[in-house]
Formats: sequence, C-alpha cells, structure tokens
Amino acid sequence: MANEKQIKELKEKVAALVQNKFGGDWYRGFNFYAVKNGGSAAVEKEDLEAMLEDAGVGSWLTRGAWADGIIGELDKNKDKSISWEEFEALLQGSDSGAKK
Ligand SMILES: [Ca+2]
Repeated sequence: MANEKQIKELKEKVAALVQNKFGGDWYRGFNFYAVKNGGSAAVEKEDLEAMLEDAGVGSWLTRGAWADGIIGELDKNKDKSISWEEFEALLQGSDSGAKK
C-alpha cells in the first residue's frame, strides 16, 4: 500500500484523533467507528473512511484508496472488515501505539 512515511503520518493522525476525541482510549475510538454503519463489532470500509475523515487523512478523492490499503494490511481473516484484534496490530507496529 502506502510507503513508510505515509503510514507514519497515518498513525500519527489517527493517534491524535484518538487522543483528542476519545481521551487516548483506542478501544473506545475503535468501537465508536465500528458501530457507525450497520452496527457490527468490526470496522468496515465505510467506518474506516469516517475515521480517516475525522483524523484528517487524505481527501475525499484518496480516502477510499487509503481505506482499501489499510483493510488489505490489517484484515488477516479476509472478511473485509477489521476486528479489534486485527486493529491492535496497527498499534503494536514498530514505533506507534498509544505513545506519541
Ligand atoms: Ca477481518
């Protein structure tokens, strides 16, 4: 998908969103978006696009591609949505996570 720099930017922006909107609680943030469309316990493409929009990632033109790329990276069981367990992998990657 995206290159290292873009992924770093993505993580920083999403981390800032979680910090500002959910007091740094990733699980709460995840659930907020997971139930947004349709109410499943997983984040689907639409939910992810809403999250990216709130985080200020990409534009209306590029956000769909971002969402596809992120789902491609994180969706281990290939059900086209991201469970909390799958999402956690993003937080544990290299230098991201709850710290800023
Ligand atoms: Ca999945």
